[in-house]
This record gives sequence, structure tokens and C-alpha cells, in this order.
Amino acid sequence: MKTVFSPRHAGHSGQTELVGGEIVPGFENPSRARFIRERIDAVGLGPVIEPGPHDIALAKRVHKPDYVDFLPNAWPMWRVAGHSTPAMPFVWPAPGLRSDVPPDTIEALLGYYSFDAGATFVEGTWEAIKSSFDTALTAASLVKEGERSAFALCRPPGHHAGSASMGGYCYINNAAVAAQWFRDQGAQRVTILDVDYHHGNGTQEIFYARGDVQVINLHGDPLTEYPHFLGHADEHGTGDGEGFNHNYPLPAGTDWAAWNAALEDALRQLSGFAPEVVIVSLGVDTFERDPISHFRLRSDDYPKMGSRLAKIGLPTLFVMEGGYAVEEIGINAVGVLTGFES
Ligand code: SP5
Ligand code: ZN
Repeated sequence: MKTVFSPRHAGHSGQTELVGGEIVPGFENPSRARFIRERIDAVGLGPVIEPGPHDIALAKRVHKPDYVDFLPNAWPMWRVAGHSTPAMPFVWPAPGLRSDVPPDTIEALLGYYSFDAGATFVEGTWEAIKSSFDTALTAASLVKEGERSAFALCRPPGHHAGSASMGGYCYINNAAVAAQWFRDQGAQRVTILDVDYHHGNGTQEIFYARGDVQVINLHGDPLTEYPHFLGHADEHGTGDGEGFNHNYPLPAGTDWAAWNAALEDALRQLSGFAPEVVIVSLGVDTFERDPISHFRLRSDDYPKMGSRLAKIGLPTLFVMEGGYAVEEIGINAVGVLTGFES
């Protein structure tokens, strides 16, 4: 399997996040991509190529144009305002406040375009966001050109990013952009299967009223797990999208047996939809030793996951999302891919 990877992710470094009232170093850091990259070489997964540039206009097919235009401006505006720390929002237009009037200051704009404080900006953040977007589209092209599968080693991840909101380490929704690109290229039906520990709220929101992109999520129950405010089992889509969204919230402690049972049900939904291409939002924060998550998948479960996904028998694009146990992230993520090829 070919991997698409850009070293331009690396400037997105030294971000902070709020955990339990404290500002701490971000769990989402450059070593994640480095460990995965190294594991690809160690197991000989296949060639690693750099992405080519893609028109950012493609991002505006799934995100609001003003949101996409904001992203490259966030860090420069933050610096002009006199800050040198990572840019982090602190105030949001919750229900009862007005969200129809974009504010003028960067401090307010960060909240206007986010749903949490989890997507911070540093000097290299925009370059990394753009490289991650390019990575997803370059890998999508490989699948379109006939590869059975490809791996977009995206960083930063994307599945929490909604139509006009960043959050949860995500800015542009790479999997959603790839799905839209496949549609634009003529695919009639695309499925996004999100196996990250956290519900892919952004992906769900983007396609919620659409019947051409099926969205399936297996994740920690939002009653206790981030992102908390989306991802319940009764969210089935709306309008033209009614019946095309499927959520599998699972309890803390879920192991492979229970996770796999949910996957089997999810794959029945997928087969019924009969997509032409599958996009896997690949997070490996379901791992038993992930520092921010509560499932119990083991390293030898990931090849089983990959092998089952291969049995679907469809062209498959893997897009990297979360996973924070950096020592094992390469073993687990690449384990899915080698399992797919076995
Ligand atoms: C892409 C992705 O996986 N994003 C995840 C974002 C999760 N952000 C908040 C998680 C809060 C969990 N609490 C941390 C406790 C650490 N001891
Ligand atoms: Zn996650």
C-alpha cells in the first residue's frame, strides 16, 4: 500500500491544550506522525510519497468559505494582537448569544470558528493544515487511479472539524474533503467509516442532510466521552440524509469482541448502501493504553480490523485521525494496513 506523507506537518508543534483547568502540552504532537512513518519503513508497507498541491477551493465544498479563509489568518492576526503563546479560544456563541455577526478581533474570531479550545494555532499550523489536506487528496487520487487502497498519513487530523468550526485538534475535515472529491469525480455513493475512539462530529454534521455520503461512527459514548454533544444512537440523518447516518456509541472498557460486534452491524449498513468507495477515518485511540481514551483494543486486534475491512472488497482510502499512545501508534495504525493487505 502506498502512503502519502508530508514533512510539512512538523511545524505544527508546541501547541497547548486545556485539561482539567490546566494548560498542558498538546497530546496531538509531531512524534505521532514520526512513529507511524518509521513503522511503515520497518514493516515495508510500501512506497511513501509526498503530496502534490491541491486548490484550497476544494475545502470550501464541505466547509463554509469564510471559515476556510480564516484559517491561514488566525496565527498572523494573533501575533499582530500582541500574543506569542499558542492561539486558543476562550469564548463561544452558545445558544442565546448571536452567531450571525462575525466579530472583529482574533480573540473573538477563534471562538466564533470553534466548538472547543482544542484546536490551537502556532507558527506552522496553517502549513501543516494545508499539507494534511493535500495529503488526503493525493491519496484519494491514487485510489481513483486504480489502487485498491492508499494511506493518507494526515496530521493534523480532521474528523472533528465541522462546516464552520474547528476543535479536537482538527481544522479541515480531510476525510470529508476526500469524500466530496470522489463525488465530484463521479462516484455516486461514498461511505465514511470512522473508527476513531471519539465521535466524528464534524463529518456527521457536514453530511447529515445528504444521502450521497453515508457516515458510520463507532466511538466512546458521548454521555461520558468527548465530544459529548453529538454521537448518540438516535442520530440517523435528516431530510435527504435520513437513514444515512449511523452511530455506535460504546461503553468504557469495550474490548475487541464487543467492538467487532458493532463493526459487523456497521458493515451490514455499509453493504446495504452499496458505496463505490470507502473512506476509513483511522484513529487508533481505541488502544488499551491510549492516554485520553477508555477502550481496550490490543495491538494484535488492529490487523484483524484491517483484514475485516479488506473483506468489504471495495477501493479504500485510509485517512489518519487520532491515537495518542505514541510508542505504539505506529504498530497499531500500520497494523490495520498490513492486516488489510494480508
Ligand atoms: C482527533 C482526536 O482524536 N481528537 C481528540 C480530541 C480530544 N480532546 C479532549 C479529550 C479530553 C479527555 N480528557 C483528557 C484526560 C487526560 N488525563
Ligand atoms: Zn480520537
